[in-house]
Amino acid sequence: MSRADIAEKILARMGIAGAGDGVRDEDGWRPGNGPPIVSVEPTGAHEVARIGSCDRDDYDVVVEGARDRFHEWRARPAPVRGELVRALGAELREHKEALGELVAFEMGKIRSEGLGEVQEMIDICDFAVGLSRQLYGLTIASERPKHRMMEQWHPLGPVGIVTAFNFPVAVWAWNAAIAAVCGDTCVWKPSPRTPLCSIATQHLADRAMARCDAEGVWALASGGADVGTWIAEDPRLPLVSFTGSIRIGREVAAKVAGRLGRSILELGGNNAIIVAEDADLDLATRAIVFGAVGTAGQRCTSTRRVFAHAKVVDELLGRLTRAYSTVKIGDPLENGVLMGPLCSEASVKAFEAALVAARAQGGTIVRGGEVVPGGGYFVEPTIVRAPRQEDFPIAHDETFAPILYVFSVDSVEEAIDAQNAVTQGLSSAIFTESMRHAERFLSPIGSDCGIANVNIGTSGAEIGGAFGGEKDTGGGRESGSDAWKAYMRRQTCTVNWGGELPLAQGVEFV
Ligand code: UN1
Repeated sequence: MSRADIAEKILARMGIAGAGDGVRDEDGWRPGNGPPIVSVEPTGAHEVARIGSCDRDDYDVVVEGARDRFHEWRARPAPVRGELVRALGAELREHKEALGELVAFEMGKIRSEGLGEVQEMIDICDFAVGLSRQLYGLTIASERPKHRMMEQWHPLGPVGIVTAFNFPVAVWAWNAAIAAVCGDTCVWKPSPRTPLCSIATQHLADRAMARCDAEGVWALASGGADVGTWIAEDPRLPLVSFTGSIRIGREVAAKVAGRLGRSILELGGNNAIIVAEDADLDLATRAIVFGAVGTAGQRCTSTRRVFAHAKVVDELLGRLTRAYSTVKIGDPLENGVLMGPLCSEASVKAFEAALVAARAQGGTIVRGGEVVPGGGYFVEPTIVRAPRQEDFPIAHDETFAPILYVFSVDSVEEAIDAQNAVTQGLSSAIFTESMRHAERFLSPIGSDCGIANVNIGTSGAEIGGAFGGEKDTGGGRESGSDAWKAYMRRQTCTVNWGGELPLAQGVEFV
């Protein structure tokens, strides 16, 4: 069976025949007049599909549709809006296997992680359905007699959602499920590297929308960088959620801020695990391998740096090396495979360039380091024993590949400082049996990241918490906790139920 046939078969299991159209709004599917997007599966590097994309006119039609639908959608009671998200969750439950396999096929993460990504979508749907009855505001004590103050949350408007190839479906769902219950409509520009994943997801969303008389709440505007720029510059989209590189994120942030819009930025991570002298090395080894090798190092939460105490660093390196040698690399859909390919030729080049720099800066490759010959974008999971981080500038870059830099440190304090010394601030972890080390790590003088874990690795966060990071990671929060507030506008209301008009701050004006 050809690689294209495999894709077609997986789509057919979801009842999707043909996936050439790249634009979907209230009026239905159309190819779009933009340049075609080519889907290249990374396991064999074969072209598997060509998908239409938006030109400027197509894009404008989609955004106008999202605007029209917003005017109706915002007036539906939030728990009724929750029904749409419930219906999406039901579609995802029914098609979890097929969609998970499509993610594995087109993006290259292993099947179990593909299914996990779809489970993450289901989880956020469940969360959002509950949230639809919990969009709480505060009641505030007024200083004036017979006055009541309160805060309420209203829908904001159509939201632009720009997602990356590495989580081609879950990150849309984090945004789309929360935005929908908040009364917003959505315009999605997915990564052009994973168009089939977005088309399949949109088809499932279509079915949920049809069932709830909600066509157009979730629209799709496939395209390349130009569509992303239109979204960033578009005053019709009061909120833009962008996931991607720090470099592009800066441009998006400036454009959105320039029109006084709001952005949620989920940019690069450069996540570290600290292994204290007293760590449970079994746990630490397993967490590091999952964090560094899982998804072939292509999560923004992937583990890229380890700071191990000098007394345990050699033992840890031995364990990691042994664990790495058991990692089976291959077709992500095959049983037993733990690491699939990188997603593109460019990623393989970035892997090679990082290792050239690492060697030149005094790093020693302890394990891996090579591109795997043959078709597809396979590389070896790689461990580099690094000198002091100050002398090793490559460790400041996020290379989206399975490269792990291991540093030796003399104390937890030194490790925390080194961990925080990079510009990114997404995820972090410490392995220790000591309450003092753990609490220091979580304290204001500890990790400066948006996510800080104890005896858990850096990746694989649950949807219930707010997800995001500080510094160059962009400061945005998505998913659980009170991240929904970014998708709504806050209104402070004061009601005078008395017969007088007292002024605040005791001002007299008669
Ligand atoms: C990402 O890499 O963009 O915490 C998101 C994790 C996943 C999400 C990662 N739940 O690893």
